[in-house]
Amino acid sequence: MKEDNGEGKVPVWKRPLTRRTFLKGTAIAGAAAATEGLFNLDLLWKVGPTAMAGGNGNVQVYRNACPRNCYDTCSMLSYVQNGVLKRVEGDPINTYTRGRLCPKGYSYTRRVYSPDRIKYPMRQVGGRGSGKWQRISWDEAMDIIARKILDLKKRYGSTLPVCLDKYSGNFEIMHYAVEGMMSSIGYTTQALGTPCWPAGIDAQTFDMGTLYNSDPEAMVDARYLILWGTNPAWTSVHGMHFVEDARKRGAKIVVIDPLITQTASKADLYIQIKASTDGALALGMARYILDHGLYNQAYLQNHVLGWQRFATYLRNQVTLPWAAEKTGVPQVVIETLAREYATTAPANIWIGYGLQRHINGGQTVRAIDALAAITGNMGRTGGGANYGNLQTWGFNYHAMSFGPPAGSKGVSKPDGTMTNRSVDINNFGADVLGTTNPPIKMLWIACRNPMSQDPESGVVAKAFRSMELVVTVDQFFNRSAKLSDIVLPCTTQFEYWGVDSSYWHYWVAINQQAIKPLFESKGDVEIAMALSRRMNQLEPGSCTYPVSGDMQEWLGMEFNPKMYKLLGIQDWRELFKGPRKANLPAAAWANGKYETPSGKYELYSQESQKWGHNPLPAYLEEMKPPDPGKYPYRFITPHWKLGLHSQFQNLDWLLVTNPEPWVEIHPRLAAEKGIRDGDVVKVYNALGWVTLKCRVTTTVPQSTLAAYEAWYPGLDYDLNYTLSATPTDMGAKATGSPGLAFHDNWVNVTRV
Ligand SMILES: Nc1nc2c(c(=O)[nH]1)N[C@H]1C(S)=C(S)[C@@H](COP(=O)(O)OP(=O)(O)OC[C@H]3O[C@@H](n4cnc5c(=O)[nH]c(N)nc54)[C@H](O)[C@@H]3O)O[C@H]1N2
Ligand SMILES: Nc1nc2c(c(=O)[nH]1)N[C@H]1C(S)=C(S)[C@@H](COP(=O)(O)OP(=O)(O)OC[C@H]3O[C@@H](n4cnc5c(=O)[nH]c(N)nc54)[C@H](O)[C@@H]3O)O[C@H]1N2
Ligand code: SF4
Ligand SMILES: [Mo]
Repeated sequence: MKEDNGEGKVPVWKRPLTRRTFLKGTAIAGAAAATEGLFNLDLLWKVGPTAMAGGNGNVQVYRNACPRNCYDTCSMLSYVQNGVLKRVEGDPINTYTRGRLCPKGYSYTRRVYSPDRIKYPMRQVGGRGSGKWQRISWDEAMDIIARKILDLKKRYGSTLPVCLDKYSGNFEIMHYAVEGMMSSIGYTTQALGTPCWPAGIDAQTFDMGTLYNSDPEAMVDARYLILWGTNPAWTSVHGMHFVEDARKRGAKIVVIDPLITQTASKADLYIQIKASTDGALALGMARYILDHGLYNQAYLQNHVLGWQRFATYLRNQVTLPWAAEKTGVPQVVIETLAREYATTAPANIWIGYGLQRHINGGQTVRAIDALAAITGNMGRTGGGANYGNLQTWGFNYHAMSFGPPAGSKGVSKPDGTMTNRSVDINNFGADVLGTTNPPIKMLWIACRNPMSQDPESGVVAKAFRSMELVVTVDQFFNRSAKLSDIVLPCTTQFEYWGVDSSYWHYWVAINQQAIKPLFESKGDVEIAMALSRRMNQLEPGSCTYPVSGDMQEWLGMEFNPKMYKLLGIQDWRELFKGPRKANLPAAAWANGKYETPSGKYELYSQESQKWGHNPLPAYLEEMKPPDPGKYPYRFITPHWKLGLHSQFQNLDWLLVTNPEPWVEIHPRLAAEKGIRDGDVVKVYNALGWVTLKCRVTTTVPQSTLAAYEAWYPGLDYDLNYTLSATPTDMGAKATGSPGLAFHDNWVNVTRV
């Protein structure tokens, strides 16, 4: 069923749109670029737009970047004719993107001009979830919101009843304006942490001091490459180029995953491990390496703290039969893997995010890191334990740097100053409902879809329903928007200015405004400005956010000398010529100096102990099914090829390719349950259920079900109905909240 989102009868892509002029924003232009490929982009830039214009219908080419929470953060070129975005492709200058996009990226034109986009500010007049929407003006919307904020402030003496939930819908730097908008109205309540990768971040922070992976392009230099709990064939398609290139140069590719993924299908060696026992595998390997003297004595001596203690732990607590029993991986395979890994240099481990979504995820990552440290693969080009990278994120965060109005009241810190209040982003529903004094009364949801991405969706819905006002800023009427009072339409990246870094590769790309904002959509910065305008009209001084500004100027204000140096430029506008790769060595930690308290790689971490963990990467028990009689099967719900969380799979091109979700069931379990391929089944536990078609396949272990998170409009499809808010061991140090054990979920299944 389609919502009445006020779209009218005219198909969106037929609306007359005014063409942009060259002068502002057009860095590179010309029909030639569109028709002749992009080898001469640099030439185009030098020749200048005017000279290249004309010919084939004045096609203008802009530089964009894909701002999604995706490893690849592709540099893009967009082709605009008469103000209409016609086509997008990868920018060949970026040697990670290599001139290509993924299927989601190629479908951006369908997203920009989707008839389902939120086009105007809308108010749900029939109550949340009623689907009765009424178009309102921006002024009206801002008036309702500003009045509610001021009313709450008056009633409760602070803006703490206003709560922000923002995460990764858009990772472009100026989108930190959302946080900036919140801090500019006073101290508020904010969802703290990340649902994504925090256990692994803490683990690597304890081991190395910060998050810093080697250049993933240097994977080609690996001679042994373990893809551990990651599925780049779906989640980092460009990453697979480097995996394949490494293989061509002689590397052996190993994939470790409970599921036989598309990545696993490309492996030389695939190891089907019992979920959440990877720590035991890594420690078993470490024991073998210790017993056979395959460790790197010089590296341990010079750069590693705690080897003796770790070795003692391995000798006393870890045996190969134990590791084999825990993991379900035969001992001979563990031995072979350990020997090959330790004797083939450089050996590289790509540590995935899926792997750490377990109650012991942090300790698992520490155990895997340890392998790279003891074999001296850390700091080696083509080696390392690579998880994520924040080295290219040193912007000014100008868009978020607006403090509360004078006299604002918040939560007192020990030093007497005030701060925001936080709720755990990974237990959002329950925390929002449980917060008192003052309670939370208003939600602002931006770049976030808690109704489909959070655990305990039922509780999240309850939290939404308990509010006086819920505002959601989005491009689509997703599950969270449907439970909101007001939705505000936001732009896509083609409609605004920005700059994008990756948490994986080393490239930074400018994002030019290529087309005018569609309908009445606004960027998140402009929305913050609009709110500030209205708040200050109603109560002067109630919001410190600027009320106007030129977005290109604002973009310039994100840069600083350190970023310029890193990118080898003097002015941010040089990025119009193309994305830049950061000036960093190919291998992270190449100088052997770590950012830990000791300056060494810390196998023994007092910091970890301070945060309540074992100081060593010791095994932390995996979760067992709490009620095995009723819910015996593990339910793994990883990321989907044609969607990115709740994005993309709703678009027509991707729906045509894949119209509906499914759950994967092993033939033996299916037989036991009387389920046949294609049957509709119910996957359920005490918390909730989801009904969907089943695929009988041997790609899942016998006692595991797998289904993939995505948003299919019109279907009540949400895997997280069944998911409880179980925290991971780590995450609190680096991100403020522990992570979420998404894959420690236990269910039963039946035919319906
Ligand atoms: N079952 C299960 N659940 C999971 C996971 C899993 O593996 N299994 N993975 C978890 C992980 S790793 C993550 S990172 C989270 C992701 O959770 P989210 O960050 O919430 O996910 P998205 O669906 O990517 O983005 C949310 C919304 O942002 C909107 N958006 C896009 N651009 C903009 C913009 O410019 N402005 C505004 N205001 N909104 C915009 C999108 O349309 C989308 O509706 O999900 C988690 N949930
Ligand atoms: N197409 C697409 N690309 C994406 C995303 C998307 O939604 N779609 N999301 C982006 C985001 S936010 C993230 S966080 C990354 C995630 O990137 P990945 O980590 O590659 O992806 P996931 O699907 O979370 O999990 C990867 C694998 O971990 C496995 N796994 C689960 N538990 C265990 C375990 O205990 N041990 C081992 N060895 N493996 C285990 C799962 O079976 C899965 O195959 O991808 C990013 N890229
Ligand atoms: S979703 Fe990822 S791979 Fe696809 S275009 Fe965006 S950044 Fe590139
Ligand atoms: Mo994520």
